[in-house]
Amino acid sequence: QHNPHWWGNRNTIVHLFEWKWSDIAQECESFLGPRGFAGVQVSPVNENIIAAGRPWWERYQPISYKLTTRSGNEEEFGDMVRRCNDVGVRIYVDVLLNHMSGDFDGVAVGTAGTEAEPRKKSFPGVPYTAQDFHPTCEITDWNDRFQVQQCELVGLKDLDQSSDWVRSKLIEFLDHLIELGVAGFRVDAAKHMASEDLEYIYSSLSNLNIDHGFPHNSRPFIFQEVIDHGHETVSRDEYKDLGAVTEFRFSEEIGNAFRGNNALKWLQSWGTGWGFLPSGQALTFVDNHDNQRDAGAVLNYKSPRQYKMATAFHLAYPYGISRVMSSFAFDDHDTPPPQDAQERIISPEFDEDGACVNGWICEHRWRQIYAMVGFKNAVRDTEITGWWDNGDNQISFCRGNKGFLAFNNNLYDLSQDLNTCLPAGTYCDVISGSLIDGSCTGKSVTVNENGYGYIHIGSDDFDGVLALHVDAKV
Ligand code: QV4
Repeated sequence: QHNPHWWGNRNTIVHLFEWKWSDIAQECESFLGPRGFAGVQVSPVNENIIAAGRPWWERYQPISYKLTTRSGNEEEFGDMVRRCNDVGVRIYVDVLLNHMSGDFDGVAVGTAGTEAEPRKKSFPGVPYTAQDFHPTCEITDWNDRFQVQQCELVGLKDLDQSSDWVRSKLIEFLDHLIELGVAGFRVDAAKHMASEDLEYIYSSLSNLNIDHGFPHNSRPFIFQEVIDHGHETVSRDEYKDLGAVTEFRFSEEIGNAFRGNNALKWLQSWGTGWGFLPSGQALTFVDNHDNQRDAGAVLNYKSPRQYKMATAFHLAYPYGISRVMSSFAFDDHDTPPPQDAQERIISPEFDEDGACVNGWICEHRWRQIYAMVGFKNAVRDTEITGWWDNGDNQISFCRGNKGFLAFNNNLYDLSQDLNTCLPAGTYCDVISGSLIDGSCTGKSVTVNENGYGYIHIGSDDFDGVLALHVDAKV
């Protein structure tokens, strides 16, 4: 279940974190489809507890499988899936199979109005009772398999996926989403569930819905959240054959490199050479909704210059199943998504350049990022050739004879003739500008008969990367 069922030459998933279904439907039609995005990862769809201040993380505390959250109801969800599929953009749902909500004083009322008593492990909306959960215990040793898989992750009531009843409820929930036309799932906290139980669940799921344009016998795409830094008792290898796995080492290492802690020249062997999973099993990202909130090596929108460079490298180097993060502005771990006085999530608004303005960051609408989604589509099925570096933080490479990238992460200029591998002609750098009505609004590069062109990236240029491809020839 490693096939994401992308349309045509498309390549990239965007995580529209905390967006409403009606806004995503609109975004598929007006932006993602036209720009060649392949799919959207959406926030959890089923009913959750209501936490004070409405932090984003309340959605990781389910109460029932009714499809009503602050993003919308079942009808709006179904409408979104249909409209996105119609323009070739797939929907992947973040699903919580590991647990229900954590403790809550008294009777909790969820986002669909369902009552539950989490302290008693009583969730009548499903229904689940105490016998459907593992006995309560705390994870204190992350290298103890029993604790990781059978105790409670931050106190969230831990479902027993070996039970027939729990399995049947989870399968029914996922099949309902498949019926509505989704292409697959991000499995939250997969590491906290035994891989044998997940294998049973995944293999019991229905095929994708042919009424939504999926070929007969298509299996749902699965990507599993397993954080494996390299020395864990529960490892990514236990899950990689069941579906793709989030490759956290990719996120950490790309952050290190573009923060300047590791010379870019080493990226020549990027991918399995760095101990990452085989390309088709790795779900890759510069940051995700959790690690963008942690201090450390991982880059996020708050370091835009380095973030754009890392994203360009992510989308230009042919490795992994790519996901781009699309965030809302945050100060700390608990900052809620943009919301109004009634605590309803508000819709993104855009300026004349299409950038988001009202608390949504929308990295996917940054020209340097969506242009690289287009680059990745344009160079599909080509290899890395013509690697060049200055022995330090200036690198360049080609994607066959369809695309060329150069990076300068040194504190001095990159100015020289480089092999672009492209057919002779003039190309528009899709990072510093766009090709509009045949003319380039940014830097242009003229490539001679031998494929060479003069490349300049000043150390104080707005962006430290330059990208050329055959679909942006002046
Ligand atoms: C608090 C205490 C606990 C205590 C508990 C019980 O911190 O020590 O046991 O009360 O009283 C929120 C609060 C957290 C609180 C918890 C339960 O932040 O302080 O525990 O609720 O009330 C998200 C957030 C969490 C949030 C959780 C549930 O990140 O902060 O917890 O949602 O709302 C590991 C895992 C990995 C996991 C990662 C964060 O291996 O699987 O930690 N990542 C996924 C998601 C993540 C999500 C969860 C898992 C849980 O990507 O976003 O956590 O679904 O690495």
